[in-house]
Amino acid sequence: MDETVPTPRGLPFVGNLFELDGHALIQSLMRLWRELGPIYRLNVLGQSGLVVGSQALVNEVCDETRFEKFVHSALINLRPATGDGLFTAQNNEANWEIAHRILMPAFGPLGLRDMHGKMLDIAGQMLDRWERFGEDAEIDVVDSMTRLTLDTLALCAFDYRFNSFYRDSMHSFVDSMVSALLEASARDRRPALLSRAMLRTQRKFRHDVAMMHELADSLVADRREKGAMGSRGDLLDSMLLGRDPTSGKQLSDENIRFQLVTFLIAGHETTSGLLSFTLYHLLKYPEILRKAQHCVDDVLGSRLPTPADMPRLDYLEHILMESLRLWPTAPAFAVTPIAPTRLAGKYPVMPGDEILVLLPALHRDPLVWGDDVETFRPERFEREAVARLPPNAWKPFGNGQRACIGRGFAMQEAQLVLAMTLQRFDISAVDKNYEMKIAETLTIKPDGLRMHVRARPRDDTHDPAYRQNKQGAGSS
Ligand code: FDE
Repeated sequence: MDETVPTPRGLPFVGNLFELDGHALIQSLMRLWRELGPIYRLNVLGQSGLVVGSQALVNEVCDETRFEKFVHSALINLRPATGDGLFTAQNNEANWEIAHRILMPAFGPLGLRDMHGKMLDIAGQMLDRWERFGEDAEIDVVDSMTRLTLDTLALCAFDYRFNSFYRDSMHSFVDSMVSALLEASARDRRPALLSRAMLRTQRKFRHDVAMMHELADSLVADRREKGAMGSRGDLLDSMLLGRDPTSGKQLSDENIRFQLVTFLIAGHETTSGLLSFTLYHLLKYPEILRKAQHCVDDVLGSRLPTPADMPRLDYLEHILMESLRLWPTAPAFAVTPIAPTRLAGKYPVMPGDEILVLLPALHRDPLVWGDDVETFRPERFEREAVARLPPNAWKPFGNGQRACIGRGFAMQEAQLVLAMTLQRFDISAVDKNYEMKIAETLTIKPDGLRMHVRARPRDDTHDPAYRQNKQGAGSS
């Protein structure tokens, strides 16, 4: 028997629009989830969609024989910037498969190994800068992490240096990106007619998109002019020279531009949030911070991490995974059925219907995570504990063939940066009573988080790498 999905009572025409806070969409959806349960329907401006947030339901919609990625309207609104790039491509657009096959290897194990040194380079720049600021300075965590992840992505993928740690203000790409992301999600809650009437907003959006495209084009032109194509073996080389083994096709200039902007956006916003939320939790739970620092001291002492150290820093990986459980920085993804079907055997859904997987809700399913879901407990991700989890209980990187291509990249970067931070500094919160405030664009970040960093005494007499670092920082 078909059943009706619970829905908040709405108003004519706008539907549930006013249930949703435009600046805190995910938090509004979480509130409704608490009120209405693991599945509910939203009607906004004549469009209707389902929201799901339990392991049982998510497990069902992660079945790729029945459901596929749905490019939801906030992603559609981003397409002027990212077109048929990997993130915003429709499943049936030919360029998705072609680019997927061409670009995957650059973010595979071999590609990641090559990036290790570049990741150390940028992390070192950030930590040297902190050291010079000294222990009284208030570090704006999100600001630092955004500079770090943007620079790391650009250096690893395109061999380009934003040099964000050598400037006062962030590169203009970040401003353009943030306002484009905000506008893409704002358009979502505005009647299309109204959006079209907002001429200044429209002009600003077009300008931001043009800025991002300009940067992408300049990266391509630079490599072509230098005759350096093929010499780096990085993501940009794959874009320019790679040939799809199946179709024999290469990426068009337009598609390369879309991919560049896609990677610049997807590759840093989310990872910056991941590191920021992780530091928030470490500042809040001193026991976990201490244990993490011991782990780093045991494995690394005072030397720089090598790729071989990473598996032994597994406690840090568990911390990152637990942070992604509570605050998955890409907080939702959407799917749609391939053919008419019933969800949970009773809620009919049709192809083209949007089903939003609300990750912070899924990750708080008490049937999976117990009655302490709000407690930060990295032990949840120890190998034996993970083996006991039911399938599709933890999905911060999305699902199936459209899952995150940068998962390994982001985790490696975050683990390295966390290890080096704890190795070199004792960290403490500026505001002991900081209450988590979440800033939302399409991604989420802890707003206004600040910390102090105090350089730890270290025995650097045996370690040339650190001696060099220190001289570079001018502090010895
Ligand atoms: C993707 C992704 C996803 C899915 C979405 C949907 O489904 O819609 C997710 C959920 C994600 N991703 C998440 C994340 C988180 C983090 C930290 C990250 N992520 C990171 C990164 C980095 C990089 C480079 C990236 N990332 C990238 C990417 C891409 C390109 C994509 C698309 C894929 C396909 O093909 O579709 C993604 N990512 Fe991420």
